[in-house]
Amino acid sequence: MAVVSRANSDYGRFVDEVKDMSLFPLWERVGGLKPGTQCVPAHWSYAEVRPQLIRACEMVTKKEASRRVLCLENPTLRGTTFICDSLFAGLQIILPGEVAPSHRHTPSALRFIVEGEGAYTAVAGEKLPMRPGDFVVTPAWAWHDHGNHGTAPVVWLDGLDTPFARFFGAAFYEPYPEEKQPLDRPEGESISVYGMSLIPDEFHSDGHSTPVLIYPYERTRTALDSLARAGKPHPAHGFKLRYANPATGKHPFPTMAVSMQRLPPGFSGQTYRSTGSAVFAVHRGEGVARVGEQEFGIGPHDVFVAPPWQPYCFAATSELELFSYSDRAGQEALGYFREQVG
Ligand code: 1HN
Repeated sequence: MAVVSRANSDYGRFVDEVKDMSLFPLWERVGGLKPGTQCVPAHWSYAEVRPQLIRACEMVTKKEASRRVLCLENPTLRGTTFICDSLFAGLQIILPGEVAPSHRHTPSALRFIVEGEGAYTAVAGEKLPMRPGDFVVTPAWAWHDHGNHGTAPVVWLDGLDTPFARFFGAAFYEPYPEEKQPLDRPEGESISVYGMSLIPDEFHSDGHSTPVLIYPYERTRTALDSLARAGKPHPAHGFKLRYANPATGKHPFPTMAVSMQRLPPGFSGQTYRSTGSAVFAVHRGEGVARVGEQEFGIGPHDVFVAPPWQPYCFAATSELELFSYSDRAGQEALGYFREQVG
């Protein structure tokens, strides 16, 4: 209304004329700087998504799809593939005998294995057999392909920072000339060399992605067991471990922080919020997640998203384990990250 009432004033003519010159008066924009985005809390029940993944297998061959992924799109971001403004999440299914051909891209990627045995990802020349609960790293611009040697479908959660690469106009992609990349590193090398609190003397970290390419659930569970025996749960997060880049002690990716947390049965946590957007995947157990104004009943393999600065809290009906990744690493690097407990 203000603009209309000013239409015949000198000021109104000024605003219209400068707009035609691609100039905008900053003082006309009120409340431009405040935390949060238009993105909304959302939840995907695995019981509802899984049949659609199976259906996708019937309708789309691996050859047609390259990657058979159902993207979890935020309802406010339809058509973008993004689960929130800064992150991608998708559920990928691969059938026995299938190969997802090798390629690389500038966005960093993680896999969190949801269901099934016998699949692998090959990353940067190393074959990484994957089991449920494992977290697999694909650094920016690393060649990667997947396969399933098992007898059952395998499903994992793909987490990527594609919105970062797209935001900067730096989203490059390249297919490998053959289906599979050569495996020139022995299986298990990255974890047995870099995952033992030792680092090769001549190793020089670029400070970006971790040299450990797989964080097996077995190790995570053992560490959570010890953490839970050693002390009290955090009032909001329960027993929470951050996956670390052993060369820096920081996050496994330049953009994404990755965690696993355990909430004991009966746990009812305090409210927490941060500027980080976070994607959660239930590894095991049941409970309730309250995110903003929404309440989600959560069970194994469900995925949900907590948008930036929206308060959230958890209650566990049985022992609950939540895998999560967020844009915290990128925000910390830029000096933006803020958080509040309670
Ligand atoms: C990608 O390369 C994979 O390699 C999965 O499995 C999901 C989503 C966006 C861009 C690249 C994969 C992806 C992706």
